[in-house]
Amino acid sequence: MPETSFRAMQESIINGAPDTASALAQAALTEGIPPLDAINEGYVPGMHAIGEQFAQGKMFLPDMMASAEAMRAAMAVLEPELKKLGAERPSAGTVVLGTTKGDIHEIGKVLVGTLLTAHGFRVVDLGIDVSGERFASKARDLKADIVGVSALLTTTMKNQRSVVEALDRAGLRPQVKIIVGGAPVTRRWAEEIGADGYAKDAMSAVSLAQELMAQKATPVAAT
Ligand code: B12
Repeated sequence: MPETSFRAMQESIINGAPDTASALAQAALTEGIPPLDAINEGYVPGMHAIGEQFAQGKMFLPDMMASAEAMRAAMAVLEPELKKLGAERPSAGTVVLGTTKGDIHEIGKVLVGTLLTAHGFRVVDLGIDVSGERFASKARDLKADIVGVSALLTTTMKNQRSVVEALDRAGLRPQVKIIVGGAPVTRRWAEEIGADGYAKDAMSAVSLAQELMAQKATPVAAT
């Protein structure tokens, strides 16, 4: 009965209840509910609901923190299952991932990293509050194919541009593709700052990364 389970998952996030969130994730695995369905249809809608209530002044920062804690508890159960899938695949490429300077949101970025790993990418997660220079130096050291930059605040989106500029300055742009995402980010913004791609969610981020890797393998001849 996934519908009821998904609703309960959503409520565990809204109520900021890590133990319930974790128990429901465990039950989902036992019942054979695909972990990605549990995330996308159960837990993530809960995060969106809490965000809306925060915007309307009906919930406050501690509530949002409790919800994040519950999300982390669910992810701790589901992540290893998702990552297992990737271990059996040949390496699809190296992705350096992080949340931009001034921004501490990480749940969406971690989810993107997990799904990329599940699809055979080697993912190096630099964490939160990452400067353009650090993205560039890690991309160089690790010979990254793709750099992925997350931003959840309208005020930190501009720092995605700083990452593009830092990679430019380091002379890495010909070989490193840059992808951007996060709730306020749009395709138009990605184009404006000179990124190579935008994805609205973790699954689309995987398709985008795969497309960019295919482009790298067969570069289009300049006309
Ligand atoms: C949880 C949360 C927090 C938690 C974060 C905990 C953590 N460890 O991550 C805490 C409580 C710490 C927090 C703090 C703050 N938050 Co907050 N937060 C949220 C909330 C409710 C959910 C975010 C989330 O996890 N969503 C779930 C994930 C799965 O979705 P996602 O992040 O969007 O990621 C998906 C896609 O965007 C995409 N994606 C994400 N990253 C990337 C990267 C790449 C490369 C690609 C391709 C794709 C991609 O794929 C992901 C998976 O599908 C949002 C509301 C919302 N609707 O976004 C507010 C929200 C983002 N926060 C907000 C605010 C205002 C704040 C604070 C400033 C509050 C304050 N007064 O202190 C601080 C900021 C601190 C800082 N400097 O960063 C506002 C931002 C408003 C704005 N327009 O800028 C929001 C929108 C709430 C609101 N409606 O007002 N927050």
